[in-house]
Amino acid sequence: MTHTADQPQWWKSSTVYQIYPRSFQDSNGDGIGDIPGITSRVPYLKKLGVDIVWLSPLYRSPMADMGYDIADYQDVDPMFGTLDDLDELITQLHAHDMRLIMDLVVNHTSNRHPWFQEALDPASDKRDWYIWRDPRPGATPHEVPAGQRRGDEPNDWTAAFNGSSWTWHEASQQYYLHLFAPEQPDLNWDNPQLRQAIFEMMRWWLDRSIDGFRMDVINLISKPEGFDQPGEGSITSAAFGPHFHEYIQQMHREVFDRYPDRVFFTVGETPGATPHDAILTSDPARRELDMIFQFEHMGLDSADGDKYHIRDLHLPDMKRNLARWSQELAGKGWNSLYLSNHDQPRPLSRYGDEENHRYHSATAWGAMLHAHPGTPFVFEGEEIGMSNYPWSGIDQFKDVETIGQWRQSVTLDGQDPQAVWPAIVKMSRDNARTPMQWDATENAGFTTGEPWLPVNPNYETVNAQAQVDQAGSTFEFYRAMIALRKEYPILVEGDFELVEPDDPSMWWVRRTLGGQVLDAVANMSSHSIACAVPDGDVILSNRRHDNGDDWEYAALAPWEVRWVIHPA
Ligand code: TEU
Ligand code: CA
Repeated sequence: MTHTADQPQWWKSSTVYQIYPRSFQDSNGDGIGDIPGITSRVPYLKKLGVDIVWLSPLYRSPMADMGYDIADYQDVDPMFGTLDDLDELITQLHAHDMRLIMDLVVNHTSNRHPWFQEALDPASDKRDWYIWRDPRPGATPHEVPAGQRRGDEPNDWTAAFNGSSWTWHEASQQYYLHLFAPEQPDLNWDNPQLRQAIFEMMRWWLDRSIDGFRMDVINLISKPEGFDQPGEGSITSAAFGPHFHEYIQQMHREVFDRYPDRVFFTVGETPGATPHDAILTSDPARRELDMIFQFEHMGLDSADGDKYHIRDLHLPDMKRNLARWSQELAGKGWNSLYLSNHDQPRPLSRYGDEENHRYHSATAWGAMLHAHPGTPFVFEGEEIGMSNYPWSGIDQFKDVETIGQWRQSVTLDGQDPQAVWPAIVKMSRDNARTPMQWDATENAGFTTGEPWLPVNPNYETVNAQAQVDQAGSTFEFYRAMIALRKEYPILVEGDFELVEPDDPSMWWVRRTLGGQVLDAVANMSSHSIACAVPDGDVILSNRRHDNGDDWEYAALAPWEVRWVIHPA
């Protein structure tokens, strides 16, 4: 099989499982998850039934952004194990008929990467692999502590983790660009040698038998023309720059097309993407990527495009957003489906009713997401209904974004800490990064040592061991749901329709294929609602799993979800 437009797209009926290696399973008691730990859990992944495993970065890194700052693309950080350990994991996954994709973080490197170390010398041939600019002419810099604005930065861009996007390099009297932390200098993709170095590195990984990549902020690689002038927007204007599609098509030719006998899977992380961008990037005929991660639906419970300006989700906004993506991409591109990853709070805490309807709200959200057209992604712990951590102080956080947000709003802007705190607690990326809860033993079976982030105290009841093979558990619900994707082509290929888009509690998605209809209907509230659920074959439900009761067709219990199949 070749990876071309006319070949079956195997990843359409696949489910992806994301592992955050630091938090999945520790094997040597140092409190940090590692590769042998992941390998020991391959049977668990097999049991869940996922097809593809995505590993967040485990390359050599100073960990300024927990591995999204890479100092060596072709080695594993000793904290996680060795390349031999990784080869063993790949072998085990393949032996169990699963595939493995690596995180590809090539918008930027670590400032400790040898390329950047060389680039500090203006005479080096690596200088142009990064983005250097003179101070703004005519501006007078003021003396400030490192990391604060001097006043003569080339433009006013604010980095994703706060502060300027430009850091001054005294020795060479120039600024370098970083859209994220100062420890994450942006690569210059307009340099052809840099592109070749990246493509070569990607081939090296494919030669190690991995099956593809998740590409970190890949749509930021081509900076817009004139971006380095005063008044030129914000870093969001770096999304889908002028040469983005050209560079990705070149990548396709020079990396994936070199392996005509293999099939791969690629997904690009693309903040700011519109459905139009998604089509251009994922249309198989254009030979770029298989799919992208859109962000619009992750912004619906915050205001002004600022994730820390939290507000309650208005359910119809989410329903309409996912419907719009489903309808606009239909027949033209392909979508990814996610509510959860290492950057987002836990969906159960964010959108569900963790206190009163833990199982039902976790499964209702999962089932409605998976009922949409696209490839579903499950983030570690989502399948057992893990939730946000009950943080009690700012010192508990390890995430550079959370710490940067607190410093900016409280320390620098002087906001009231008590006013800032609720958004930090709800939205911190560390909510997703607390250790995986395996069992009810100390530290949830994650480590025998001191875990790098605290284990959620609910682990004694919320853990994998209490759920695997237990009818009525979140794990068994996810397992059944993932299996249905293989059994019912309607989930993959079916046309999509959103029924009753304005209903604030009921979520009803209808798929049709041939003479068949699949209705996915849920009550996304903590009170019962009236609802004319169609009669038919209930293939998935989070209510009345075992007792053989007749279905009630005129009402839905709190957070009840059903997938019903019937003739058109
Ligand atoms: O995230 C990209 C991104 O857009 C982030 O700003 C994300 O929106 C933010 O974390 C949400 O609060 C990717 C990685 O997933 C993230 O972990 C990295 O920190 C970032 O790139 C830089 O590599
Ligand atoms: Ca370890």
